[in-house]
Amino acid sequence: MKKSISGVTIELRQGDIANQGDCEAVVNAANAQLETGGGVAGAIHTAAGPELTSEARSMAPIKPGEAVITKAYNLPNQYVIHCLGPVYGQDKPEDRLLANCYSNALKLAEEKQISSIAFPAISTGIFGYPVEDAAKVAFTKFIESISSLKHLKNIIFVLYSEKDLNIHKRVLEQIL
Ligand code: AR6
Repeated sequence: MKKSISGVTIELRQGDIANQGDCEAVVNAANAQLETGGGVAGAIHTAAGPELTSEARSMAPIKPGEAVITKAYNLPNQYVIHCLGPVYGQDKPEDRLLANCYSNALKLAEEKQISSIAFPAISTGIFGYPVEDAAKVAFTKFIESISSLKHLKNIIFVLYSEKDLNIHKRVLEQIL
């Protein structure tokens, strides 16, 4: 599914965030220490290799809502933007901290003049954020930010399961 708003495309696809060869940057759903882990962080660190882990570690720790950028090493991308999402029920207010992840990632992408970026559904795995609520936060932030984007033309949301893809499709239809 693709939607175009003011020259920026928001695309939803099912897949693996570590296998997005048509995007300049991919976003990692990181941990505070910027180490490898489960889920997205495990897939990204494994595919990128130990040099990613060592560059990322030098920038740790980060706080919920923050983002940092590294090279992508063995991934088929140029950059990885590492975002620490809130742990649902613990890091409050969760919606603001999650929105900060998206706005800080977009800011870093713009600074590097990146034209395409792929996001996973940050915080919706191990960190327990309900998928539908998280999708509303993400898409609201994208739409709010679109007028300030100069370089970014393609924002891709990569969902691991068909169920999560369908929830995101429904939320995007509702918001647009
Ligand atoms: N590609 C795309 N999406 C994925 C992939 C993948 N390869 N793997 C999982 N997902 P999570 P979080 C989905 O747990 O909730 C890590 O261990 C998954 O189904 O990766 O922000 C870190 O080290 C879910 O919808 O991130 C942190 O400690 C979404 O991506 C912690 O987990 C996010 O799941 C971060 O937790």
